[in-house]
Amino acid sequence: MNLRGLELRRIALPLVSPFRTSFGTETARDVLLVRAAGDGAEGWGECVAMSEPLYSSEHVDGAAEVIRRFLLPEVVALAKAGELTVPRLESSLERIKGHPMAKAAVLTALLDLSLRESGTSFGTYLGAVRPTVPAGVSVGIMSSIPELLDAVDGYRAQGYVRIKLKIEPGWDVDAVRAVRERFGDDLLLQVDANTAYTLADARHLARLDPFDLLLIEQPLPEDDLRGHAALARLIRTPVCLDESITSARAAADAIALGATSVVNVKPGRVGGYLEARRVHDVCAANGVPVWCGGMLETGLGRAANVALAALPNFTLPGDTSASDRYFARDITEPFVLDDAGHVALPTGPGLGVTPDLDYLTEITTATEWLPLS
Ligand code: NPQ
Ligand code: MG
Repeated sequence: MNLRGLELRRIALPLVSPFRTSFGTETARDVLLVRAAGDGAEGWGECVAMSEPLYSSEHVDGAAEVIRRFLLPEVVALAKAGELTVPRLESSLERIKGHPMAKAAVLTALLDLSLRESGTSFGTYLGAVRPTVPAGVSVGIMSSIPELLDAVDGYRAQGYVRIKLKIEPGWDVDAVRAVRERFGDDLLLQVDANTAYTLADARHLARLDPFDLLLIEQPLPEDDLRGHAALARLIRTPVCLDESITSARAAADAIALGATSVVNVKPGRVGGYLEARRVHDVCAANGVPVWCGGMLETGLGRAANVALAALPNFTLPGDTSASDRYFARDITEPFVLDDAGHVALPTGPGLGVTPDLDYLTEITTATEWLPLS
């Protein structure tokens, strides 16, 4: 891999509608892209951090600063030694603590560059076993139940095979009951609390038991593994961790404690696609099914997620929605649902999608060139 430098590009991509979760409402996606410039070829990585540290501790300005001040020098050192490969860089980056989303963006840009150079697709590299993956959709908190039912109806009409409702105290049991009553027992349905509850809410959350949910995602704080284990013993709905799963080791610990019986895999949260594959592997070894989460990715991040979601232990539909779930216009060729409610893995080299440079220019809010020398 012959790397000339990294370009940091910040874009503001409008959302089709505001997305409300227990931690806030987003109206546009503020995305940091990393472009790895080689000789001719280039690779792209998307940083999934939000503008503010509301989902996890990272945020976009912080990620950009970490990349330019702390990650770039590690890239430079390996390149100078003629030892720049993605696995080597991943180990070098271990001395920089935390910042998995910043690391994932850089590692993914370099992985994309090297796979484009060798003509290998992300899916082939990661070990995909399916050409398409089932698409679920995450439905934000609404201002009324009729509005929620309309939204779910629309997504079902589009072909989504699984619905995830965002919940918080005051928007949980009634919303789930209304959706279950309206759409019937066959609908694959799950909920995501993004840490909005405490263990004292266990009796309340047990009121979700009759609705046959696939899982409840991250009801308690990120660092509360024992709380999740205790909650799992008090409710029938399977507990699935998202925010808490920061590495393959954290996944193994959570499983050993009985804190999670399903795992949401998000590459940005664990520091990239190599660690995401290790999370998949450790869950598979423990008989724990996984699914691919989403962070409102553009077509670049979505391409990599869809490839990951085609690994064998991804046995539940992911938040691998079509591009138009979030964006009227994506920055790459859009991901679309097929007749079975699946999205197809790109088959070309690397991510297999290309950003539209004219559109990128239109929505770019800042760029910065970080040369290797
Ligand atoms: C989750 N995602 O599973 C996240 C959380 C999330 C698809 O539900 C801007 C950027 C807004 C990232 C809102 C889904 C976001 C975001 C929610 C991530 O917990
Ligand atoms: Mg989640």
